[in-house]
Amino acid sequence: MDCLFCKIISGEVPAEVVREGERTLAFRDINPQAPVHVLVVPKDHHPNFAALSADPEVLAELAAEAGRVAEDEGVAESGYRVIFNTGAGAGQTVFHVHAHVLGGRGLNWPPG
Ligand code: IU
Repeated sequence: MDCLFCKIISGEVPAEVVREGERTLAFRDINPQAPVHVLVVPKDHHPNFAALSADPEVLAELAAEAGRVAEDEGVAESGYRVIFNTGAGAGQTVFHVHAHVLGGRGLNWPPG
């Protein structure tokens, strides 16, 4: 399977890794949309957020790691957003599920 995030997980494609869990990896987005923009991905390939329901343990680790990223990056207190773009119509371009952790600036609601 030709999956960019699987290649980052295997080390074939470089990325700035900020955290590694047992079953997840967190790395900086190459095109940051906020001062803090980190992607948290499961090491196993799941195409989107809904598909993660098949693996509740990895879903729980993903949530915990997103929270730890926010703590590490200093945005847990000021507030941050966790986003799963799901489907091309919602802006998903990489079909390996990933949580965007965004913070460090004001975040509008509703999102665009
Ligand atoms: P999306 O929700 O599927 O659109 O998010 C994919 C993200 O992957 C997007 O924010 C890209 O900037 C990011 N990304 C990356 O971090 N490294 C890469 O080599 C590529 C995309 I290509």
